[in-house]
Formats: sequence, structure tokens, C-alpha cells
Amino acid sequence: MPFDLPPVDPAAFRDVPADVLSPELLASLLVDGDDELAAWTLRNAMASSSRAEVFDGLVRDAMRMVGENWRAGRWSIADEHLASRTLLAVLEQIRPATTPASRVGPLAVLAGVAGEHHMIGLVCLEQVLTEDGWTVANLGSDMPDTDLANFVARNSSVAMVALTASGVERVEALAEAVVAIRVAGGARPLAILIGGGISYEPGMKERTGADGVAVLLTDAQTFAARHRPADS
Ligand code: B12
Repeated sequence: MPFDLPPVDPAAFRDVPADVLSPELLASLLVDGDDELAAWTLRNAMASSSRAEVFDGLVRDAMRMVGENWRAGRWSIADEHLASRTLLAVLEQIRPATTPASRVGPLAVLAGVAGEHHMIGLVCLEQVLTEDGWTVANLGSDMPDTDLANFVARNSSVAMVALTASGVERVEALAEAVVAIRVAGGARPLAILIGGGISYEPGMKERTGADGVAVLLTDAQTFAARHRPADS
């Protein structure tokens, strides 16, 4: 090693131009496992854009690059796993502070349908809804619809359920989950939203029986605001 570089103190870098905070930079930090600098990158991006915009832009694009490099064989599964793991650690570091209001807000339940292992988008959605004053129960990936339905039946304050799936092979699982949730909710008003990679496919609302489909988290925010109970 020719040089012994001093440790980098991210706090020493202020007023960072927005174009420095690129998906390329974030992807390389994530694949290096550098959660501290990656969190610094996201905090800086959130100084000028909303959390949802940063997740829909910088974070999504960075992980797309991870996916492209993985698919092209330039990065291994180990690289992708480290990038995903690092992103989850970063998201933990930038969690929005919970307020008394967000502990008693209307309840949103988030879940990946049976067989679905992609859950980073749900963690992003959890933070966006929490910041908007929802109480969020993020049940994570691969949730059997009977258990999801039981959870909804047991919690009378559930006002919204957001389900994720990455591809068309999960249309049936989504449709089954939607039916199970509606039966469990009975006569209660309960809005069901679908997101994740499957949201790019046409006709998903009709084919699954959901109330809405959101490609982006900003779309999900609009849906949630529209379906928020009037008294909350
Ligand atoms: C990380 C990753 C994984 C990780 C997931 C780790 C985890 N803990 O989540 C692991 C290794 C498990 C994985 C597995 C697989 N993966 Co993968 N994966 C990815 C990758 C690289 C990044 C996904 C990610 O987390 N992005 C970060 C988040 C923030 O962005 P996002 O997911 O795009 O979500 C955005 C929106 O969709 C929205 N959103 C997301 N979820 C939700 C939910 C709701 C309710 C709402 C409203 C909005 C919303 O918000 C986000 C911000 O805008 C993508 C590449 C890519 N192009 O995205 C492939 C990708 C999604 N995977 C893919 C594939 C094929 C697989 C596997 C089948 C691979 C295999 N042969 O085993 C398996 C499937 C496993 C399963 N049964 O589900 C394909 C999906 C193709 C398709 N449409 O079906 C992709 C696109 C890669 C590719 N180009 O081929 N994967």
C-alpha cells in the first residue's frame, strides 16, 4: 500500500451539488458495503427532495444498476446481496422519527405476497407512510394470504393494505390475497394497493381486484392520502 489514507469524515462535506449524488456513486457505495457514506449520500439528497422522490429516483436507479451488473455477470450474487444488505442498513439509519401522531394514525399493513422475496420497496414505503402520519405494520416478504387475512381481521384499525410482487407470475397470488383481505375486512372500508415490479404490467387493478396500482412511492402517497379515514 503506497499511501495510508486518513479516514473520511462525511460531516466535513457540506453543500454537495445535486449531480454528485448520482445512482452510480450510490451503487458503488452499496456494493462496497459502505453504509456510512451511502447514508450520507441519501441524507444530502433528502435535503433538497422528499424522501419518496429520493427513493423513487436515486435509490431505485442505483439498485437497477446493481441488477444490471448482476444480470450481465459483472457483479456476483455476493455483490448483489451485500448491496441489498447495505441498503437495508442505510434505510435503518435514515428512518423518520416517529411522533405521537404517527403512533396513533390509521393503520397501513404492508406485505409481499406468497413467494415474493423482494421487500426493500416495502421498507421504503413504510418510511414514506410513517412520515405522512400513518402507523405502519410492515409484515415483510413471502406472506401467506391466510395469515395476512387473520392479521387484518384482528386489527380493526387497518385502513389500507399495500401488497408487493415483482412479476406476472404472482398475479394469482395477488388476486387470492385481495379476496382473503376483503373477506377478513368484512364491511369495513379498506383500500388495497398493489406495487412493485408488477405495477408496470397493464390491467393489474382489474386482474387482481385491487383498488389501485402504484408504480412510484409518490403515487402510493397520493393513493394513501385519498383513502385516509376522514376522522384520522
Ligand atoms: C435486490 C434484488 C433481489 C434480492 C431482494 C432482496 C430483498 N431483501 O428485497 C433477491 C436476491 C432476494 C432477489 C431475488 C430474485 N430476483 Co431480484 N432483484 C433485485 C434488484 C437488484 C433490486 C430490487 C430492489 O430492491 N430495488 C430497490 C427498490 C427501492 O426499488 P424497486 O424494487 O424498484 O421499488 C420501487 C418501486 O417499484 C416502488 N415499490 C416497490 N415495492 C413496492 C410496493 C408497494 C406496495 C408500492 C406501492 C410501491 C413499491 O418503490 C420503489 C421506489 O420507487 C432488482 C433489479 C431492479 N431492476 O430493480 C432485481 C429484480 C427485481 N429481480 C429479478 C429476479 C428475476 C429475481 C429472481 C427470480 C432471481 C432468481 N433467478 O432467483 C429472484 C426472485 C425471488 C423471489 N421469489 O421473489 C428481476 C425481476 C424481473 C421480473 N419483473 O420478474 C429484477 C428486475 C432483475 C432483472 N433485471 O432481471 N432479487
